[in-house]
Amino acid sequence: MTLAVVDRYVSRVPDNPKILDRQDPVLWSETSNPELIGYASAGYAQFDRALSSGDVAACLEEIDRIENDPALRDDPRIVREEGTSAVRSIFDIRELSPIVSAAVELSGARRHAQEILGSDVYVHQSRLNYKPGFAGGAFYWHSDFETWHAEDGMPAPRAVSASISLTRNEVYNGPLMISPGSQQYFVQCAGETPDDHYRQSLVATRPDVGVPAEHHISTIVDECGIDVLTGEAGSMTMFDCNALHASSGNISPMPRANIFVVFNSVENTVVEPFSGTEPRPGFLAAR
Ligand code: 6CS
Ligand code: FE
Repeated sequence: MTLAVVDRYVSRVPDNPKILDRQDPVLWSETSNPELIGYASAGYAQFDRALSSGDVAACLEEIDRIENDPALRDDPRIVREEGTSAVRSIFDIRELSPIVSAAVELSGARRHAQEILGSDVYVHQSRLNYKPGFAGGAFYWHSDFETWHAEDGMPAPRAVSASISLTRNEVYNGPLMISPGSQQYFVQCAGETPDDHYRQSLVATRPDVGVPAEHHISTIVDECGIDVLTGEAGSMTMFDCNALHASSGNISPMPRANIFVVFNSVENTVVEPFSGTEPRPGFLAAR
């Protein structure tokens, strides 16, 4: 007999999406670590000097190497901006670059993730996001958990992302914007998930499916506001998988690059996707 998995976070509904309450904790341990004060209420915490300038420089060189490696020209892990060869994201970056992988382990992200999630953790997804000067594309408002739940079968919002800056993040070069407190709501999204939706969603600056309605984004931002996360190269943000976030395009001359690693609790491993679609490739969602 197989037991049906109850979906406590129904999304991709045909019509009339709603804002639901989160049914799980944000901070899963009773830590008194001062670095995590505010994490449960804001949905994120920032850490200075997670990487040294030498490690940052070594990681930046990897973008160039991977971007121009002829063997990786048509590799699906490398997502390029629409109609150009400019790199937007490099998925499975830990696999593609032992240098980046080592830097992630040095950053302390795994230890913070274990403390936040109250368990051992594994990496659900890793990527490098790149917004070159003058031409970096935007990422529309979304909750990562909504996608990982619907398209990857992540049962609960018991995951945390580390965003490690490889350049300065200024208000003008497309930094992360988070609505603090939004992680307490689950915003249902409307629309059926097409097969291989990731081929569109990873490139589009505003995907058709898996993004909240504008009036829901307005409701949440009216209540919670928007924090713009600026910081030095080498600084790190850990943010809850269900926080509403976005980033604008980069038309400044200064590039913006960050490593993005998603830690999931070993007590929250993925099942079949809740949207009923085929599981996404392993470079997007480890199984
Ligand atoms: O589809 C995904 O898994 C990813 N998409 C976005 C826009 N953010 C998080 C995640 O890497
Ligand atoms: Fe995201």
